[in-house]
Amino acid sequence: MSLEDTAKKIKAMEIRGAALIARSAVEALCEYGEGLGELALTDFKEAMENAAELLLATRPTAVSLPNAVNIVMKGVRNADTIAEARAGIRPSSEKFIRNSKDALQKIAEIGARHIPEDATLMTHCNSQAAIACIIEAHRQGKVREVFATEVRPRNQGLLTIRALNDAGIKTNFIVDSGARFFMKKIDLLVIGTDAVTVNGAVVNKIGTSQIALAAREARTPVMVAAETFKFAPRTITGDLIEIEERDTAEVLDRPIAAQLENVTVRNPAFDVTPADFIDLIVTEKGAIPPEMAYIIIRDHLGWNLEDIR
Ligand code: RUB
Repeated sequence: MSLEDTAKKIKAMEIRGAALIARSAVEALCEYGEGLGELALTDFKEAMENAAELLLATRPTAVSLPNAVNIVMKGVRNADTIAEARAGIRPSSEKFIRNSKDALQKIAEIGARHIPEDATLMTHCNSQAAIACIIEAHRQGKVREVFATEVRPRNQGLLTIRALNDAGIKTNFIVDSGARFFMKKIDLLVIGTDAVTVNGAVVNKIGTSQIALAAREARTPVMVAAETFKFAPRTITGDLIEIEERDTAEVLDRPIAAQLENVTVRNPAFDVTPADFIDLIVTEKGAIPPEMAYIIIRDHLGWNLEDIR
């Protein structure tokens, strides 16, 4: 798929979910780089930077996107010759994609260990990483049933219930506002994330923080499934994760909204769940308490205090 088509599909959410966004962006960047004709090194680097920018502008919250794009761009930026710049693109892209698929498998194994026997689970939105943990736990005979939310306004819950259904898992489909009503039955909330900050806060689909709040009230533990490339290094310097606000027509049809002159429709796509509300973050490197997010950023993403001035 062309670079422009990939960017359009990510923006329109035809390609969605933090990990898939990252893999698709890397694939598109790789193909774009390989397709560039004869160019001088500086022109090649400039074309690649523009391509990276186009991809980065599609969805601002998923930190998997800059983390993945930067892996490919690092080789391009450091190259001294055009041959070197070109040669690094495919191996770095393929390595990222392979590692990200392996990470999902590892997270499923580790996450399943933290799901209790005969568990009633709840999940929100549609996270490959969260679903992988649930499916692996189900394979081990540990899952009694799952409660999955609808996920207004884009109904990603439909993808989740299809995946759970196809895996043979007994699933209850509920409206988002039903989460607290059912929370007392839930043994563990299992969610994914678009970004984990240095202080262990988790940015995920809008509504996650409300559900985590209900979980805390009911003393239901919260487990987040997150590949290490979803940890946000720049939050070390106090940068905030940008919360994407999407087209209001996703929430209310434009003709209706147009009649309501005093009404402003708001459509933030994500919210922030503080570390206090989270018991465990399962990464491919192991399960950590949210307070250990910095260790992942330092040891696995290679950012340390000397980089930050
Ligand atoms: C998706 C979402 C998912 C995370 C993690 O939001 O919030 O929970 O991206 O997904 P959207 P995964 O539908 O707006 O992209 O585990 O698949 O990377």
